[in-house]
Amino acid sequence: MPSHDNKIIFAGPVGAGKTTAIAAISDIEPVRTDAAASDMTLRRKAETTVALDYGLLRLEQGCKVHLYGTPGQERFDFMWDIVSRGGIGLALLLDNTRPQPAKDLQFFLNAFQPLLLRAPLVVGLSKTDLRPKPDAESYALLLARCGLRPPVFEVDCRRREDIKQLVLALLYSRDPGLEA
Ligand SMILES: Nc1nc2c(ncn2[C@@H]2O[C@H](COP(=O)(O)OP(=O)(O)OP(=O)(O)O)[C@@H](O)[C@H]2O)c(=O)[nH]1
Ligand SMILES: [Mg+2]
Repeated sequence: MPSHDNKIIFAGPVGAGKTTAIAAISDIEPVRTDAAASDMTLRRKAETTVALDYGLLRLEQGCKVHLYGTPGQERFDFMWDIVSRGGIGLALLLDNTRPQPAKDLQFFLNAFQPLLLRAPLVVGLSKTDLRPKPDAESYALLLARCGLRPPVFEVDCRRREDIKQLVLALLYSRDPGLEA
């Protein structure tokens, strides 16, 4: 593992599990900016991120991974570029129970294109326990049509091991030599 600090960005639609994932994996008490949802989001859950999440993952040899979560709501999209600055990778979480998760994929690939021009991507599919389809292979095909071949995992954002796998895949795809 590199000894320097790494900053990873979590993005994706409302309820995909960005705040949950960072809380599950952080070695410190995470910083949250959740506020009561007062609009359409309320139909899916009571609270929503309005600015950012922050957590810290400590790996071997002093490597620190700073985990930044973005708000899923488009009305806070001005935060997406701000939070992405200095990011070395994007973990895109997609909620499989949303009406059109494949459209969500396309939307967030476009929205985070500036980051993706210089940093690798990993895709995490959440809530596949509630709705198994589309499966990881279907998303991989969609991504391949956009010329992208990122790792795609089914994850439960409440499980530390699932999210750690996602983060490590991102770090490895940035520097494949690390895996050894
Ligand atoms: N059943 C199930 N629930 C999940 C899974 N992953 C996450 N959740 C739940 O889904 C909800 C996700 O909520 P948040 O973490 O606030 O979502 P978010 O992406 O931060 O949403 P915004 O901040 O509003 O954009 C939580 O209630 C989690 O417990 C999963 O794989 N299966
Ligand atoms: Mg959140």
